[in-house]
Amino acid sequence: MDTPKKVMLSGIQPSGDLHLGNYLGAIKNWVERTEQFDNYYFMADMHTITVRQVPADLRRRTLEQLAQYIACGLDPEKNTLFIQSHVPAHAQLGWVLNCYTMFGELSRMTQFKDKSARNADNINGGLFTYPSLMAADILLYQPDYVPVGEDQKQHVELTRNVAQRFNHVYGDVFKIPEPYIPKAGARIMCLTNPENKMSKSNPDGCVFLMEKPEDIMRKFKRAVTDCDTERCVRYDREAKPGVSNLMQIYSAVTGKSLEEIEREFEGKGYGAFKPAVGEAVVETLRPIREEATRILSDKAYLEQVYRAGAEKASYIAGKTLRKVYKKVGFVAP
Ligand code: ATP
Ligand code: LTN
Repeated sequence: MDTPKKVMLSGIQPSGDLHLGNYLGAIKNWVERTEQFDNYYFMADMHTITVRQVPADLRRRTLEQLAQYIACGLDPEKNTLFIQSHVPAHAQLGWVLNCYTMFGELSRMTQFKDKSARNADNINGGLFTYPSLMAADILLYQPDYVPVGEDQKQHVELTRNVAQRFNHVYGDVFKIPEPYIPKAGARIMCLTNPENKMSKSNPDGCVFLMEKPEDIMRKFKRAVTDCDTERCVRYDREAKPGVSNLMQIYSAVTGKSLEEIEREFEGKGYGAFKPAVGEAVVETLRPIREEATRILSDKAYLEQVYRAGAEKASYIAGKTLRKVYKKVGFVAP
């Protein structure tokens, strides 16, 4: 008899346009593992309202994100693709897990500290308790792995702690998931300030999946390189953060190792290297952009994908939720 496939699950907030960091740190890894796992990927729209959103933009970006997931290679026949708010079990389990997540744990989350510094006029309860909702997103599907970039590792670890705490009281309800972090691309840095991660909040240093080739080339040509004297293409994250980041990007999109890249550009300066990285990124993103544009124009198809996704996700999530409700002592409806 076939052993069931292991389960993978992840989500991205549709709070901005998808960028190269999201692609290399997360989505590319999802696509590469499609055949190997049973996969659940969603648009984390409920998480986005922890920061104020323009409703029409959120709606548009959620559908764009779905079209881009598919264009990146996530086949809806082989991956369950859905919108978080379409599966009420997320909010329902989120509440229960809120009651098993400690104030002190939540206070240590770096994303909370960063976002509350950036949104000082709106430090709401949701922003603080968001990791409990993320724990619910994950634990509902009993996944083995959660493929995310380095910055989300802390939240997956919190999820493990909450699951273990719950299991300790009620028996084996939740599978304890592992974070799954890629070797190349786990932390793509900002092109204009390589001390910070590439993020949509700094658009000049960020390459978006749907960006025009000429704009991408311009961003790479202007990318900050290091003011060391040797000016050669060599990997050294401490001394040469700018060049090392470009090497990481080049490695992730071409599959070449860092040593191969050093050899390829031996004797050539940054002037040859930066446009080469730009070209490689443009060629990687070109088919994604074209396909996403095509898919986005077919609203009926998108609707069919997210409805089927929500149905499958609700079925799986419902099973876990019913078990949890019973364990904590709620009367069956
Ligand atoms: P923000 O711009 O608000 O910081 P974001 O661009 O990081 O948000 P998220 O929704 O937080 O986007 O991240 C979605 C996924 O992409 C997560 O798995 C995250 O780890 C990954 N990711 C985000 N930025 C990067 C990056 N610079 N390098 C690698 N992975 C990243
Ligand atoms: N918190 C993540 C997005 C996210 C997620 C999840 C990732 C929400 N729920 C569940 C993996 C699994 C972020 O801000 N990038």
